Amino acid sequence: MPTSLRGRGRQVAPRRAPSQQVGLPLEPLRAPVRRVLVLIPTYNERDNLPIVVRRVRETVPQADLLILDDNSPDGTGQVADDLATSHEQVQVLHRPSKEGLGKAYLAGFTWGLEHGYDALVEIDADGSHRPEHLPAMLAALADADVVIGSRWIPGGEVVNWPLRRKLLSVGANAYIRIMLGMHVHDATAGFRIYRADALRTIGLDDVESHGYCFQTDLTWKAVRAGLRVVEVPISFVEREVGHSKMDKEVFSEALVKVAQWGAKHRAGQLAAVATKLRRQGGRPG
Ligand SMILES: Nc1nc2c(ncn2[C@@H]2O[C@H](COP(=O)(O)OP(=O)(O)OP(=O)(O)O)[C@@H](O)[C@H]2O)c(=O)[nH]1
Ligand SMILES: [Mg+2]
Repeated sequence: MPTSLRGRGRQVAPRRAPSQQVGLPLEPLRAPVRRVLVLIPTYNERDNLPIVVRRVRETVPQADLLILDDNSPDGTGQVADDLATSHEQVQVLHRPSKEGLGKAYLAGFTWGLEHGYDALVEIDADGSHRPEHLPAMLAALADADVVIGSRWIPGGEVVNWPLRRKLLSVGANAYIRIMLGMHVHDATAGFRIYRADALRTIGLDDVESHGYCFQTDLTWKAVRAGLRVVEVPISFVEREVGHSKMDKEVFSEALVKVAQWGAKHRAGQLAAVATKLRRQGGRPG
């Protein structure tokens, strides 16, 4: 069962028209998702890319695919072009140099919004994210703005990670929950789906994080915008081929950023309470 949360922030748009609130027949709360774009960022994924493309096409044949390659030195860009030549649903966005996963996704989101897609899927090329989870995740989007494929809710799991790595991820997510007061269990997860409207609401222009923090940043922005974030359990599999691009520096930078966001959030809450108390205190009795 998906677990869900609503942002504590302001609701961006009213959920129901006033007529629905007085008991008239309910309409679906969200528009149907017709056009789906699967974004696949790649940096040196020559051997993995054809496999993930095949699995995505088999699992969600109605979706289009956009490969986001940052001029991989191992020739992934050429592999991507060959896939695009063989399959008309596949396209490639070539970017001149490696700028991080976040920048690649932002370019892919912009492309997808310009081309009229209703939902944009993030999936790694390295085999960690099983495309076979996509039907359940897309189904959850019927009543969500953002769907996260979650490792850390009941039914979710990680395959082939050493205990140290598991503890790191669970610890990072606990830290994020405490610092930001946001009840997402896997805010760092990179397997997710955004409704196009959710991305428009979040706004892509002022996303500063492009590395490890990118997923957390967008989750936090979604929650603060009052969007509905739903987590669906997934089985995450460690990559078998190629190399991880995560490093210690990126990880510690993420910890500091989350602390800064948390401090800003709490300061805002305190200021709001102080203003309220001042107003109450000044009211004639
Ligand atoms: N276009 C682009 N893709 C990237 C970049 N960095 C990573 N990727 C891709 O993003 C996906 C996730 O990268 P990984 O290296 O697996 O990083 P990770 O999944 O956070 O780390 P691990 O869990 O250790 O695998 C893979 O498909 C990478 O090829 C980048 O700078 N540009
Ligand atoms: Mg990976």
